Order: sequence, then C-alpha cells, then structure tokens
Amino acid sequence: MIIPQPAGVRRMPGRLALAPSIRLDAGPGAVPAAELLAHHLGPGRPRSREGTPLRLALRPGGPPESYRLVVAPGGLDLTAPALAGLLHGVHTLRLLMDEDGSGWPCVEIDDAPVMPRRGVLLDVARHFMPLDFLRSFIDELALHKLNVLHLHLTDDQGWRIEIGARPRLTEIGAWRTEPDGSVHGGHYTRKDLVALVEYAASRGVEIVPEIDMPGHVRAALAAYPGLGNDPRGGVTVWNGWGVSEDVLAPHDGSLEFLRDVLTEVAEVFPSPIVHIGGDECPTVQWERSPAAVLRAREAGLDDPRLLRSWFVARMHEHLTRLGRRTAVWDDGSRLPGGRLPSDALLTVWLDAAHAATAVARGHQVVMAPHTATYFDYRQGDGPDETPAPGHPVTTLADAYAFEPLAGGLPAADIRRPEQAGVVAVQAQLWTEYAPTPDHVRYLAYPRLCAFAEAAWCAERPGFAAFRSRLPGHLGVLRSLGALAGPGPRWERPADAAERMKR
Ligand code: TNX
Repeated sequence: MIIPQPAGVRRMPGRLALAPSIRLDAGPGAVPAAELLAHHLGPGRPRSREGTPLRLALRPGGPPESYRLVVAPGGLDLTAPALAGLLHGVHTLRLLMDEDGSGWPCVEIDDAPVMPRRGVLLDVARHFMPLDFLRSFIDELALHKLNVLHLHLTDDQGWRIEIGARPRLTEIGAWRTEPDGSVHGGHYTRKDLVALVEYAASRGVEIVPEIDMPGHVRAALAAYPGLGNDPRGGVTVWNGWGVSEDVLAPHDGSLEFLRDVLTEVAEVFPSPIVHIGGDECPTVQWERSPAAVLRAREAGLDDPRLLRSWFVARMHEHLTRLGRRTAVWDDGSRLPGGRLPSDALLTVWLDAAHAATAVARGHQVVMAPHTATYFDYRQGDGPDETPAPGHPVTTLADAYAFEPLAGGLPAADIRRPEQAGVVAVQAQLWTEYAPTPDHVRYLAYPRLCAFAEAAWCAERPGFAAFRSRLPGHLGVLRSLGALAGPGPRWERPADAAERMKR
C-alpha cells in the first residue's frame, strides 16, 4: 500500500481498468479535485459520456481532511466533507495507480490524519531555489498529504521577496559574492509569489511566510545600512554560515521598516500565520551601542538584551492589527523576562521538554524537534552525505520515530488560540549545504516520506512495514522526476579550498 498508510483500507477483489476515455462527474465544490485527478491521468485520456466513471462529491460529516474512496470494477467514488479531503483522495489515487497507468486495484479506504497541520520548511534564503522547483516541490508535498509550506524568505545570506516600499532589499540584498568570486542570488516578485500561493492552494497546501528578525538580517543591512547598529555601515550580504552578530538597531526607523515589510508580506500571503523568526539573535551590538542602551531604558527595559523580545512584541502588535497570528522560533521566548503574548505560536526546534514549557505558559506550538525533523542533518555516515559540520546524524529510522505528542503533550485546535498545545508538526530543509534542487531532494527523500507517515497516522504501522512500502513509493516519486538519480555530490570543504586556490 501507500505512504502515508491510510487509516482504514479494505482490499476488494478485482481492478478498475481505465477505458480509453473517462467520465468526470464532479459535484458542487468538487471540481478542483476532479481537475487535479484529470491532470494526473494525463492529456491522453479524453472525456466522454461512455468513459470510465470517476465520481467526486462533497458529503458532510467527519473532519475536513477525511475522505472515503471506493474503487470498484465499474468506476470509482470519492467523497469528503471538504475540498481538502477530496484532494487527499486524489493523491491516494495517484499513488495507488498501476505502474503503467492503466487503472487501480479495487479498494475501500476511509482515511483521515491525526495531526491537522503537517508542514515543511524550505530555506530559500541560504540558497535561492527557482520557481519551477517550488511548484514541483509543492506537488510532492501534496502527494505526501503535507499541507503547509513554511518559506524561509530572508536571512543573513539573502533577501528573496520583492518589497515595493524597499526596492534595495532585492536589488542589493538578493545577491552575494561567494568566497570563490562567483555571484549567487535571486528573488521572487510579488506576482510570482501570489501565483505560487494560488498554485499551492489548488493542491491543498498553505504557504506560511517567514521574515527573520531582529537577527538573521545581514541581507537587509547590506541594502539599508541605516538599519544597523554601526553608523559606518559596511555590512555585506554574508557568504558564510553560522550566527552573525549584525542585528537591527532598535530605533524607530527599524520598526517602520519591519512594519512596511510585514504589511506587504500580508498582502501577498493570505495565511493566517506570519512567522517572524526571532531566533539566534546575539545582543552584543546592543550592549555596546549607547543609542541601543538608551532606547532600551526609554522602553522600560532594564537590560538591552531584552530588546529581542521587544522587537517581537512590537511586530506582534502590528500583525494583530493586520489580522494575523505571529509565529516565532521557540528560543525567542526563552529570554529572561521576555514573555511573549500568549497567542504567539512557537515553533519548537529543541525537544518535547521545551514544548511542555511553552504549553505551560499557554502557547500553541509547532513540533519541529531537530533530532528527528532537521533534514539538513546527514542521514548517515556515507561519503555522499552533506558535509554539514557539527550536526548529529538523523537517519530514516529517526525520522520515522518522530513522536508529535511526546511526553503526553496535549493536541490543540489552531483556530482556538486560547487552547494551549500542539497544533502542527514540521520538517526542516535548511539549505546552507543544499545549493540546488537536487541537493534539497537528496536531503528530503526518503526521510520526508517517513515524516509524512509519522504526521498522518494515528496508528503508525511500524518502521519495517514502512520500509516494505518504500520502494514502490519511491518508484512513483522517480516517475515524477522527484528523485535526483544517484545522490548529488557535495563539494567537500577541502575541495572547495582547492578550487579557490586555482
Ligand atoms: C538553526 S533552529 C537555525 C537555522 C540553521 C539551522 C541549521 C533555527 C531557528 N535556526 O538558521 O539553518 O540551525 O541546521
């Protein structure tokens, strides 16, 4: 069977052999799912009244992502209470299809996910990723019944979203000179992103944008030096990895800048959630800057280090005015005295104990523990693995063993912010060491398949059973062009040094 394993499957005798043509019968509200099914079947299947009947319909009852699929020798019926469920049913059909595309085995499936939000972070800031890859990747997420794409759009190494009010962000901030003198970069226009949001929605995927602040901002400081703590400027788009000491200056100009950016981000992305990073923000520049120390005092803070949560709180106010919820990385909340507004969503990248602390403080959390869900980490010790230094190995089995509600964490409904608990799970593809889509896919597969099953199944079939379904599943991915052949070779640091000498 397929990945993720459906909750209830009954194999029935026989198969549904597709006639040369199909008859798509889509009830009210089911047309987008029917169109996606027709798209999967390809242009070689004309529609006619005599064709194989494929019936899709909305039918009330059950959670919005649930679906019921009945494949019988004479035709198939797919029903769900909402479009999201119908789209999942279409993806199940895509995976169940015979290899030669001639039909399906007969089955009855009743399916629904255990976690309602199943996301993947893609870092397009460290390495720019072309739009056609983003579209294919969205298709791949949807195929795994993952429904959130967290786009990490800005960082020290690049600014990837056009902001009308601040054109230098992409004129300057989207480009960096690599240590070997080559230039890397790129950005998405507002129009690109609006179209991408629409494309993702048609596949049942929501895009959550992230603008990282008040650290991870060197690309912005290169574009607008006045936003930094050193009046002499001189900050460049970073061509190294790690945590930079260059952070925003806590003056009104920075607040105005961030508000302008977030206002435009909210215009492009309809997601109810906007992520504002908040992570890894060294405070040495504020501690050294008389202007920052003064600003902290004026803001009633007895320590300039508290300016990090002050930034987050100001932007939380702004996003609330815009009707959006604020999300931040968990370490942004663990500052001395730096309590976050309780409706802020926390992406917990450490472990279940940190999630429990956040939940005890009344927060909703997205579970993204790095030891199970950071797929930039090496998946083994082989010579083809990324040189990502200092990180633990995260194997396929580690990814499969991911426990969203570890330690008895409560689940919560994201539409009810007053309910503390786990509202989502997320896998991470940071791209410091993944310069191309092939590298990203090498890191993603097959661990993302294991994550998808951990996120979907109330009762996971177990790693051995997962492994036995994997080859067939990877066959489908390969036929979609989603597997990068033999793994792409990572340039070893020693080779890079050698190349730079030449
Ligand atoms: C930590 S966890 C980061 C990212 C890096 C990643 C590399 C977090 C919010 N930040 O900036 O890309 O580690 O694994």
